Amino acid sequence: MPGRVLALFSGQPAFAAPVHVGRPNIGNRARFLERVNDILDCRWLSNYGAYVQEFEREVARQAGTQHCIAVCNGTVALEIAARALDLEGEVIVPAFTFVATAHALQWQGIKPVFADIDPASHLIDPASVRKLVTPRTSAILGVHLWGRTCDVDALEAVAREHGLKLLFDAAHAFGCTRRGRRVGGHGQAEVFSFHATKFVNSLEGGAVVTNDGELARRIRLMKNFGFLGYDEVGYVGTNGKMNEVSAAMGLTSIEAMDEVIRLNRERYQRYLQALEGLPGLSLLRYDEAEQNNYQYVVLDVDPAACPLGRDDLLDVLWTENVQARRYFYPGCHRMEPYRSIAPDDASGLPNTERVAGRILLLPTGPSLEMDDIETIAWIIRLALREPRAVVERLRTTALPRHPRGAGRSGRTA
Ligand code: T4K
Repeated sequence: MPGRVLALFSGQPAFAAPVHVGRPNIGNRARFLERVNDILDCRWLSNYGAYVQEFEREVARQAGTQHCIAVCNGTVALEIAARALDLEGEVIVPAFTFVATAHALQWQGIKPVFADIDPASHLIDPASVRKLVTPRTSAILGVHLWGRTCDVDALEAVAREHGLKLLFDAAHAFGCTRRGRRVGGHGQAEVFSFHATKFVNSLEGGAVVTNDGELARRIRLMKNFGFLGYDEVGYVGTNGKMNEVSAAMGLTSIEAMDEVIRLNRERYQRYLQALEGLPGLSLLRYDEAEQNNYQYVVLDVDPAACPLGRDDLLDVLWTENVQARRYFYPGCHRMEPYRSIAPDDASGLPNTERVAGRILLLPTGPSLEMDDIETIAWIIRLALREPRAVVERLRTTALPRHPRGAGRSGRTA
């Protein structure tokens, strides 16, 4: 892109429309619409219809588990799993995760206690977990962040030692493996998200997978108001059901997943090449010996080596219409209600604090053209070439950039 000027210095933005981190994958549209038509013809729209049953079988097959219970979203799946496991008191979770992991507990009166992460893997640190166990602790909730799996063995050891339950938030990890075994059968249960932005989506959706038949039975009842039969209720329950159209999308999406993984991996590798050698920048690596879904491209901006700070780089990208994200800044412990409940937590979470301050998620997925990656890398390279001018210009320009604080938007293009 010789001769081009950054939007910050009065050039045209590199992209005319916003480039998002997580554009949904649609899969075979005709196949999806065929399924939707069938649903409409049958007039069976929800309440454990044929498509949800098929989706559950398919997710269980992919995860290698005996049971799968499809739910309306990943957050409700976590809530129901926690309740079916009789979790109470305190549950240890990483602070570096999407806030839903913590909210799913707090929402039902369980206190999330925040553990630190390993700074290299971004995953919950078992040594930090061990220090946080108290007589009130009922479980550990690990998160397989970015689709990379927790140190399951070490967490199992802590759980065994203290008689704790072990649950995994596998929202990012559908289709991923740990030592060659698919994510799904670790701990008492694992929870997937099939939100629109996940590489396999059911519009909105989630699932609990487990090999524990009694737990599966309880979850199945609880997501359907606790109904044991037409007139009999056995538990307090909620409405966590997945509807038929979501399941149709989920099935269509699973059919496309191998191709999506291939395209995601291609994009991840192109980023690796395109960003190579830039000072202070590195991509989080995936272990090629495992199956990964490559749905997140995680850029680490080392403040000691990169001429521009993470947030300046974020702003430069947004002025070019590249809507990179700071997942999961600033960490759950710095969000309400947690920061008010335990204002001192930050001091015990040095790695979370550090990592949350230097991570940038870059756009990826099949809807991103390979050339777009070159353009994004070009923007970054150019910005790093003149860091002082960039910082100065960011201070004085009114160009649109990443909203701070309460700013969020819905559909923009
Ligand atoms: N645990 C973990 C570790 C999670 O990451 C999540 C969810 C959960 C639990 C809970 O699962 P769910 O209850 O959501 O099933 C997004 C997703 O909403 C959320 O599902 C996801 N994690 C999280 C990491 O990302 P936001 O608020 O950042 O999404 P939003 O609306 O800004 O969208 C992201 C990008 O995708 C934007 O750049 C716009 C684009 N987009 C979004 C949607 C919905 C589209 O292009 N089309 C769309 O339809 O949370």
